[in-house]
Amino acid sequence: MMTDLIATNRNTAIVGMGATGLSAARFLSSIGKSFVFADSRAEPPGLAEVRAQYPEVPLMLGSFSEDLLLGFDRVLVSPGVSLKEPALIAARERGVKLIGDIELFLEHATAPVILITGSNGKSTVTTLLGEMAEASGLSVGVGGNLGTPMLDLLDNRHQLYVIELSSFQLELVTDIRGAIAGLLNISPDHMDRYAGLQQYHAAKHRIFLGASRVINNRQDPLTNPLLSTSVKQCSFGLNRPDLGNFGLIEDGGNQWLAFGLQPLMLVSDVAIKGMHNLSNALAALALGESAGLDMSAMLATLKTYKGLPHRCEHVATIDNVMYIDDSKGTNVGATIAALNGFGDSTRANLILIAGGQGKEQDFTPLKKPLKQFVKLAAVFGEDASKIAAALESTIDIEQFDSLENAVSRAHASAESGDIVLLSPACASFDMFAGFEERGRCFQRAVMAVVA
Ligand code: UMA
Ligand code: ADP
Repeated sequence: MMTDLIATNRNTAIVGMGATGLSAARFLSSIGKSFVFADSRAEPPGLAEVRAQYPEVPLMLGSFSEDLLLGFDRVLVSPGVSLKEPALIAARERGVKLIGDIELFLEHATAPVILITGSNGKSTVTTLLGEMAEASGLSVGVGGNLGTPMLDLLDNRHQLYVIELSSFQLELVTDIRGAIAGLLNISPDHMDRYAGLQQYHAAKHRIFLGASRVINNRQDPLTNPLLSTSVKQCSFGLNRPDLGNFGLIEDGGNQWLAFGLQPLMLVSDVAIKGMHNLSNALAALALGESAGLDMSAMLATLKTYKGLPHRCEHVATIDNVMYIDDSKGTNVGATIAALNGFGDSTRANLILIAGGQGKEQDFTPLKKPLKQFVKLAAVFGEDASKIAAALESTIDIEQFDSLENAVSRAHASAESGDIVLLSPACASFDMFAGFEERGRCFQRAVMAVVA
């Protein structure tokens, strides 16, 4: 009897006491399942909440011993914890099942699910599609890597879920149980976690395992699904689409979003700006159409959806100098998109502020747009000198010890018609709690220098 009780208690271990871990605890409690917590920090951020809410739950805190997880049936691993962690490798070798929150979520979701991943544009497409679903009259749960952990969204009243997935969350996925899957684009990111682009690509492509329909970017071959031809597929791209796919066409001297040959809406009526956002708009339409959302409601949403803060957000225009906060540009691919979006092909009109934690990226792909559009790059943060070294002899590069000082320099060198763009190409955790705090710091610094 006693052994049974212990066995039940040891059923599931939740590794990581952050947003994912706490949502898993709430969910398992709500369905009457027991669990224990493990966190490699002695004082993890969620500790006080866990102690208050689950006084009975065993906590295993501090660096993981290799045999820590061997007695469990399954281990729910938070996305920030690497699967190379020796305790996880040992557990796996002993037949302990490792899962992510997505597996529990899909096991219990009763409404159709749309899953979205990609290196860039995930949050924009996820929130846009969520708004399109609401405009179509559906009760929809929207979240995942975006912020609200997906297990907190589970609600039998929902008629659809739109979930953003990171490559970390996808690493343990083996079957998405008939969900609709969208892969927006792939460019290097998180190279500090993966052995190379191929491993990152493999993680991203797990989104297609067991999909009922797949949506990919036909202009990015790395998003091509390697699946049997019986799975329904729809593509989006900024070029002319074939029948059944989404893209751009010219008609009557104007550019239109189109579904096959059918013009849907004038590009100039789309509220979010920039070519990358047109790509995001087309991806959302393709995903929404696959889920049967109402086309006119989706198009109406594109006219009003303004985008999320810190994604190419307009902060101010002073003395004809525009200040743009793209703090969420946390990898080279995102910054290239922002440079191409704001660059003037006739002159170097941009002052770029970049830097932070480089995640072991190769910064040299920035050279081409820098040469084309940027008059000065002000770099700051942990990897400022790495970035400066990688981009040396491309354009003027100056290093700063703070974002505020970089903003002052940018302001001093900006002339009428220029754009000061914060698009760091790096994570923010060396100096900030996250990209939001970095963006707010930029906005405050801008308001201070222009005051
Ligand atoms: N932990 C360990 N050992 C480790 C690493 C972490 O014990 O080696 C513990 C920490 O002490 C902490 C907990 O794990 O208590 C944190 O877990 P986590 O890092 O997995 O983060 P969560 O708070 O669960 O948040 C995660 C996502 N974070 C990461 O993937 C790093 C959040 O994405 C997501 O919003 C949240 O789940 C809800 O789904 C953030 C993110 O930066 C925004 N994502 C990356 C990105 O977008 O580039 C992938
Ligand atoms: P994610 O959730 O994947 O990080 P976001 O929608 O939050 O994506 O956008 C993050 C940044 O990526 C934006 O600030 C912009 O610089 C860039 N971006 C957005 N959409 C795209 C896209 N389709 N292609 C390339 N870069 C993009």
